[in-house]
Amino acid sequence: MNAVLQPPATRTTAEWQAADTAHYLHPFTDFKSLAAKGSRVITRADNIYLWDSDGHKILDAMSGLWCVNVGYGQQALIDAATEQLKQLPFYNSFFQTATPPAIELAELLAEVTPPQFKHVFFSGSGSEGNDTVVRMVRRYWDVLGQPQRSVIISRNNAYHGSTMAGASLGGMRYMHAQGGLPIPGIVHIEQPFWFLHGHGKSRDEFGFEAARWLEAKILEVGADKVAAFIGEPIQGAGGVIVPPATYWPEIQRVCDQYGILIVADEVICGFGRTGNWWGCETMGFRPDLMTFAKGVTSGYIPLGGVMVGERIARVMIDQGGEFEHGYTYSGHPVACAVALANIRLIQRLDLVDQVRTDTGPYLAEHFKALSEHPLIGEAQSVGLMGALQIVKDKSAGTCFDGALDVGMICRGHCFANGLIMRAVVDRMIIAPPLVITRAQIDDMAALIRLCLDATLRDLQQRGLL
Ligand code: PXG
Repeated sequence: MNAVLQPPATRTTAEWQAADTAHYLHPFTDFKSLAAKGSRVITRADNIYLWDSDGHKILDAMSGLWCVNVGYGQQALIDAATEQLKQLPFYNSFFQTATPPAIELAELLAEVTPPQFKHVFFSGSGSEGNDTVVRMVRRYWDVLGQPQRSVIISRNNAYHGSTMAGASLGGMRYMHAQGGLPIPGIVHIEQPFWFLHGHGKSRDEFGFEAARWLEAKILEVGADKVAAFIGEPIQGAGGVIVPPATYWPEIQRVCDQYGILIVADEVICGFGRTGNWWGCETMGFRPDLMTFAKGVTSGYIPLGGVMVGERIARVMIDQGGEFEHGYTYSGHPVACAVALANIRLIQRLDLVDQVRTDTGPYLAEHFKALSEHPLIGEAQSVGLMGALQIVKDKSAGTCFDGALDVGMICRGHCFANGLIMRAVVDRMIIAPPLVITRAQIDDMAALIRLCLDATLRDLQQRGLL
């Protein structure tokens, strides 16, 4: 063992926290308030469980960060990385070179994606994938002699990453406020969030209406200036917002009518999360481009990319000349080797079918029961992603004042009780590893109920209910 590296057990939690505070700036974090509290230090993991530096066991209902689809500790992925590190730890794919894992992964991705996809462009993350989308979409229209078609339409409360293009595509205003975003040529429409925007309408009626907001924006911008529409099939980081069934088919109709490209950001929905390989299959539309990351390697190692539909690939290949874009780690051989092992494991374990026919519906039963809880105004799940909307008044469907941060109060009870759930404002969200069993779903649902009960008591004690 390298004498310089200390095994985790050699430091106490307080020592880890002190070093963390002294040197480490965390993503999406108020540095000062974290320094006052100290980080929770995660030291190991297995299956759907994590352990922290105090030895507490935690059920990870968020799959790391929506990514550990096959669960922790899968030997096939560990072996694939180890073997590839020995064989060829790195080579690039810039100067007319390639490596076997990257070629084989491209081939396998073409097999597991919808039939319009035969080509892939690799990146290191979902954000970079979406930067590639912006470059490629604009280049496509350039090559076709329509350079004025450069506007990309996205949605409020979308999350497409944190790079300049990713954050611009995203619809988080607090992100735009830092760094002068969005970059030019990216505009947003309202999200298809029935609970917030659809009251008084049936879900289906609202789905049509929300899709027509796209048509209105296209006409406002000018149809000849719009390059593409981008959306997550189901918004993840925005709060697991499941659009009405009518929404995506109508989006498809509108985009077809105006010849506009559709980009599915499958970074969260891809690789079985929704009970199909791709969220677009679950939601019923046919994208021209698909961004992926996270589940492609189950998060064991960073990798992302863009599936490029034949409509675009043929133009880029046959008429495009050199595409002036790429990353050092595009097609990183170790990442690609892990992705190959991961996808083959998903296939071998039949995880996608299992989610669609067994664990997804089983989770939905539990969510139906949880929707009866006095704090819950809406419970939604698709496959193994779900949201529980906390409300102040269940019968009226009214929410707490956002400033009270009720979601964070609930998240605190989850932390204290060994459960990781995300809070997005007052929406508690989960996306457990796809290997989760029925018995583990029972345990997770029992923990969720316990935490909701604790939150309810807490809110009553604080006089907020
Ligand atoms: N697209 C989507 C749909 C995502 O969810 C990205 C792109 C960016 O991927 P990278 O690999 O660049 O992070 C994401 C990432 C959260 C949370 O709090 C979600 C993400 C990232 C960080 C936090 O739910 N999703």
